Formats: sequence, structure tokens, C-alpha cells
Amino acid sequence: PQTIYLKDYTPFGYQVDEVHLTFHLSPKATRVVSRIEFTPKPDAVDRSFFLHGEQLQLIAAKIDGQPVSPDVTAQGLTCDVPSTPFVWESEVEISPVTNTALEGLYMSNGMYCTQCEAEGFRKITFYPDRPDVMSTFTVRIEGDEKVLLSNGNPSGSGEGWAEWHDPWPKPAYLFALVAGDLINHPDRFTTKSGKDVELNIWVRPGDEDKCAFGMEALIKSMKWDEDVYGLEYDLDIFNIVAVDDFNMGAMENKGLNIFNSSCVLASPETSTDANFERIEAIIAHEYFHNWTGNRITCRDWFQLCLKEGLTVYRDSQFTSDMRSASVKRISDVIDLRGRQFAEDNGPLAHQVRPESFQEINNFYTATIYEKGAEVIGMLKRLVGDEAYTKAVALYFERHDGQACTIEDWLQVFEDSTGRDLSQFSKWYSQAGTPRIKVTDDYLDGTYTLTLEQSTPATPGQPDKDPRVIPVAVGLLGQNGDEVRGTEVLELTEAKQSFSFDGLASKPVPSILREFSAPVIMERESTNAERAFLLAHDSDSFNRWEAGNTLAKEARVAMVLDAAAPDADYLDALTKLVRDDSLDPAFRALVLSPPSQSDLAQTLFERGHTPDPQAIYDAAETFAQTLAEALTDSLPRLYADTTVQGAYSPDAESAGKRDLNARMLSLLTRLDGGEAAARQYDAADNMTQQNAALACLLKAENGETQSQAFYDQWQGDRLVMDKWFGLQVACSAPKKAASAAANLTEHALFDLKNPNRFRAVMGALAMNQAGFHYEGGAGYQLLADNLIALDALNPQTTARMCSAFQTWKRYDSTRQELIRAQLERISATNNLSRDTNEMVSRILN
Ligand code: BAL
Ligand code: ZN
Repeated sequence: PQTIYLKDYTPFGYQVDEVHLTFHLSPKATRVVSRIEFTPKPDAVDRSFFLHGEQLQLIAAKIDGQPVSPDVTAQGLTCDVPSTPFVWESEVEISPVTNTALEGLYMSNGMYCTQCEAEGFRKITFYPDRPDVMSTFTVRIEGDEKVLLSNGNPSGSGEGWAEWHDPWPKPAYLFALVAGDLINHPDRFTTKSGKDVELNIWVRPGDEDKCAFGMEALIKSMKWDEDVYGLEYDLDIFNIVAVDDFNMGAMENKGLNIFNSSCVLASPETSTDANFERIEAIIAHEYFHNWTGNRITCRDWFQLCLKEGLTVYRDSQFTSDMRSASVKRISDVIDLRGRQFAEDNGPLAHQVRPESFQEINNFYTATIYEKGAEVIGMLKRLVGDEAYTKAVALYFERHDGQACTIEDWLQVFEDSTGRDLSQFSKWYSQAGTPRIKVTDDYLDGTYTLTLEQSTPATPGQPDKDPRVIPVAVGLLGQNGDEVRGTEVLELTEAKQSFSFDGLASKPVPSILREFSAPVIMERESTNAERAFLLAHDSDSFNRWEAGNTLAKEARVAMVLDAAAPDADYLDALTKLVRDDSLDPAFRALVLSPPSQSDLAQTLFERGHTPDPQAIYDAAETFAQTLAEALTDSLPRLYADTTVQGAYSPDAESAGKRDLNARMLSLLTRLDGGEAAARQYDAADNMTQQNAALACLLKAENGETQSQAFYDQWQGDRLVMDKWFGLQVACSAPKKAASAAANLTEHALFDLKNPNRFRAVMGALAMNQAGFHYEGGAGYQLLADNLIALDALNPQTTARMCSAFQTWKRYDSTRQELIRAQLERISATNNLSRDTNEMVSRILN
């Protein structure tokens, strides 16, 4: 397979002035007629006329009305063209109904829809399918479906046809078309300059009662982007469509967002609190792309983080404003450590701005998205809030309508702040998670912190330079009061010391407040100091972090030294659980144990080979001991945290329900599931029903409720995804693979539906002790399913391969079992480029 390099970038030699497309829809034989106006660029370095095109049957092609015979290959076509402006016309035939890759134009439950990012448009028609080619589009759709949608504003319609015109030049990856017998949930929004915008969420009949929350989230997002970034919507209409078969979460096509139905449809009966929060965030994310992604797009796919990192950063700001900023920050860090740190510290490590790839679909990763957002957060912290706002305003002013690079982004910050960002740019060019080793010293009233940074080698990058790292620090006195408020230390050298004068006694440092940089901090500390920070730190992230470190250390000692659960930590936890003055969401987060994967990584970093079963056993023992320590108060705590009254997905109620679910899970260890069964029967919302079922399945006492859940929800695809996932997620390690295997035989298992596939296989990969259970049945099952799926849907297959990315942490027996499966996948006939690239990178 061909590798594509950033250094080889050359602009396309032609300007695209206008695109006209006509679709004659038909499931097996859709005809796409294109009329595209090209103008040769006077200063072009490369004038070759290559149009991408894959899986297209070319019916006819013309230039300026005259038939031509281009050279067509599996990747596209070349043709002799005039050196003056000309009109290219083509007619191609495609088959949406057999398109199981879900890229290009395909069908989902009888409706037509598209997914063009990153390179799906080339499966629709011949075109320079690259993000730096931007044009206005006019689209005519002819079909029998009731609803015919495309980008931009409606410009005409009649019986069996509709026409749309998008006045904003856009790259082809933002093209979208939807046709189906859909129903809309309408609303309106008036922008700050008084423009009236029609809003619609389009769904299949039967889902119309699940749109209200998404619509509210959209309206809140539109208002927030005006208030916080001064950005206004720019078309007369904004459409969202829910689609059941979708590889990603959602897609920001101009004026026509297409959503995985799991990321937009919500109702109290069918969605959990976590679903509601995620839907609000994804609606915001896609909407925010209208400026960060659409109005200003990427020059090439190496710049993906330009739009994704910034848009994730923006959606996290939005969620912080809508909900609790500290809970959001803690949750984001848990997620970052779970997914991005695993990636950054294994064979799939890559730069935030990669310099080569074989298949761009493999780079929609936690590094590009979440680490990309962390980089924006660090930049903001370094320049300050005001300077950030000014620089971002300059970015929109200077680059609106352009396809840009990371250099363009950093340049606006340099120009507006006068700061040299060359060292900062290493966050984009160097992969890997920096370590910061911290030592301290106190002498004659002066406290000195010494920070030493290093970044381990990553594939292709053995040596790393020091980066600029903002380290937010506060100091606490011995009584717990803050003696120095938060200050941002700029670590720029490999080793650097920072002094604080005038201190009456040695302070307790609170370092990396708000997790000010995506690094791993290494500092010798004691459980007493951690407990002190857990009790007193004014920075809620570091309070949680202190508790999290205590939790980790307790489990590490249990795994390595067969120690009993740490008594002081148990004591601190039982106090915290009972402390009603604390935010329930915060208590829930402190109570949530460090993940299996986090512990495995910690053990590995300290030179041990993690044993997934031992980690699991330690977690179980710890939870059992905690439950027993709380025996007297658990029923009261469970009752007190139960949210009464009608369900509302607001943050406060959701936090309380989260804490309540943790109480129920501890209580189930004592009562075998009595309270959970009662909660299951009484539940009038999915959050409580799902939590109760999870507790019962984990206690191996949930057969009745599992059957009842199935009977109640078998007609609802999204709820059935929960049912499939829970059976695997809640299985004991030795039963997880067989539970997953049985589910793949179930009549409702559908390899072609990415949500269902991920429900089962994703849950297996997440059940770490089950996936890595001795014998390797989990590895084999996943490999069997990846091989089967690859022939249908390479994109989802390739992403799921990352379940194997941590394989080198484990013992030689497990490594050999995994290697055998990876090699088996690799040897599969006609393996996709996507999966081939992932497996090769993991193996190397
Ligand atoms: N651009 C792909 C989906 C998303 O990040 O919004
Ligand atoms: Zn995005």
C-alpha cells in the first residue's frame, strides 16, 4: 500500500468554480450527473488533471460539451484538458444498497444517506476529492422519497425532486445527501443579527418523540457560539438527520449534519444520563464545526487536528458552561488517560499532526481529537484568556473561507501576542506522553520545585526535545489553607527549578492543577499527603487526583504484595461517601475505581508485567471490603441519593443518580441483588433500569430482569445495543468471551450495524480481564469477527483493531496468543488497506 507524506503536499492545479450535481436515486443503480467548472491556476506547479473516483461505473464524460475518453483506474481518472477554463461533465452509476462500508452514498433502513469525510465523495462521482479544493455546490435530487435533503438552502422543489444550493465554498468531504420517508421535529432560531433560521431534526417515523432534547442542545449551542466566540450561523436552514448505520458519532456536513442515531435520539425511557450528556456534547461539537472546520477547513488531512482538536476544545468549554466545569475536567482526564495515553504509549503512537499515513480513516484518533484539544487548552493557559480570544478572532478574520494548516493557526497567536511558539509547536510534531519528574526542597522560607521532563521514544521518533509545558501549581499550608494560589510555571528546559519565597513552613504542593498539561507526573509522595490533598485542596481536579492516586496505590499494593486494602484510604473513602456537603457527582467520581487498563499501564511503567486477573481480583476485593465497611450506612446512603420525582437529565440530578448507582452496586454485594431487583421493577427511566440490570448481571442474579428487558425493548435498536453490551461488560472474566460469542449468534446481532458490532465486541475489549482471560478465547473471537467484518466495513474493523494495541504490556504467553491472531488477520485474503495498516503498525 502507498504511504502519503505531508512533505509531498502540492496544491491542485485547478480552481473549481462551481459544482452542479444531479442524483437520479435508485437503490442498485443511482445515476450521478456532474457538471463542474474548472479554471487552470496560472501559477500551478503541477497541472496534471486527476480526478479521484472509486467504485464508479463511468457512463459518459464530456469536456465543454464534447465526449472524451479519460484513462480510468481503480483510484480515479486522468484526462487531457484545455489550458483555459472548461466545463467537465460526467455521468456515473453507483449502487447505494450494496455499499456496506458506509462511505459515500449508501442505504440505511431504506433511506439514502452519505458519509464523505474523509474520502467518501470519490465513491459518488469523479472529483478532486481533497479538502483544499473548495467550491459552491448546487444539487438536484430526483427520487420517490418524501424528504430530499442536501447542503445549503433549498432552491426549488416539486413532485419527486428537490434542489439545494450551498453558497459557501466547501470541500467535497462536507457534501451530504439524505433521501427517505422521514419526519421532522422543527424549531427556529433567531441569530444575534436577527436572521431567522429554520431548524429540523429528521428521524424515522416512531422516533419523533426522541428529538426534543437534541433540539434544545442545538439551540443552546447556537446561542453559546454567539455569546462566547461571537460566531453566528450562516444559512437559512440547519438540518440534522438520525441514521442507524453510521461508522462515526456524527458528521458536520454544511447545513446538513448526519448523526448516528445513538448520538441524537434521546428520551428518559430509552436513554441514560450518560447518553443525554454525550448527545448534548456531540450536537454542540458538530454545530461548532460550522466555523471551526467548515468556514475554515484543513488544507490536507495531516491538518485534521486543526479542526478536530479545536472543536473538541470548544465543545468541552460548552459542556463546562452548561454543566459542572470540574466534573467535566475530571471526566475528560479519565477518558484521556484511558484512550489517548494507551495510544500514545504503544505501537499506534503518532503526532497530533502526523506526517505520513496509508489510510486517513485510521487517524480519527484520541490523539488527534483529545490530545489535539489538550494542546489548545495549554496554548490558552500560556497566553491567557484575553489573548486567546483576540487570537481566535484574528484566525476567523484572516482565514475565513480558506483551507489552513497548523502553521496558520500558530501564526495568528504569534502575531497577536508577539510570542514565539516554535517550541510550543513540538506538541504537534512530537508524539508520546511527556513524563515530568518532580522533586522539592525547603530551606529558610524558600520552597523549590524542580521539574525534569522527558518523553519516551515512539515509533519513528527515538529522540525528543523538551517542550514548553504549563504546570499549574498551588501551595497549601500545614493546616490545609492555601498559602499560594494557582500559578502557571512554564517548563521549557529539560530540567528547571522554580522557587517560592517567604513561606513560614514547608508547604504541601498541589501540582498540575486542572491537569494543566497531558503528561504523566512522577513524584514520590505518601498516602498521608494524598489524603491531606483529598481533604483540603481547593483545586477540585487535584482533590480527585489525590483520591485516584490513593485508589491506585492501594490496588497496586494488593496486586504486588497481596496486601489488604489500605485501611487509611478505606477510612477516607467511607467519610467522603457520607459527606453530604460534597457534590454528589464529585463523590461518584472519587468512588469510581481506576480502570483495569490504567492499572495495567501503571504496573507496566513500574517494570511489572500486569496480570489482568490479579488486577480484577484486587478491584473486587477492594469493592467488597468497602461495601462491608459501609454495611450500616449503605441502605440509608442508597435511599438518600435516590432521585425522586419526574426524570430530568440535568447535571445535578444526573450526578446524584451516578452516586446512587454506585451505592446500589456496593449494596448488591451485601444483599445479593434485592435492592437492585426492586429498583429494576420500579424504574421509570433508563438510567435506573440500566444501572439495576448491570448490578444484577454482575451478581449473576439477573436472568429474569435480562429477559424482561429484552421483551420490553427488543423493538428498539438503541436500547438493544445496551442489552447486548451489558451482557458482556458485566460478565465475570472467564465467561466474557463465551457470552460475547453467544451474542454473535443471536438473531438480532448484525455485523453490518456498527453500533451493534461495537456493543458486543467493544464491550469485550473493554472487559479487560475477560478479553485477556487465559487461553486467549477473547482474542480469537475478536479476530474472527474482525476478519468477517473487514470484507463489509473496513473502517469500523480497523478502529476496533486498537483493542490489541497494548499487547506488549502482557506476559509472553498472552503476547504469543495475540501475535497469532494479529498475524491471522494480516494473512486474510483481500484485507482492506485500513485494517492492514492498523495490524502492521500494532505488530511492529
Ligand atoms: N468530522 C468527523 C466527525 C466529527 O469529528 O465531528
Ligand atoms: Zn469533529
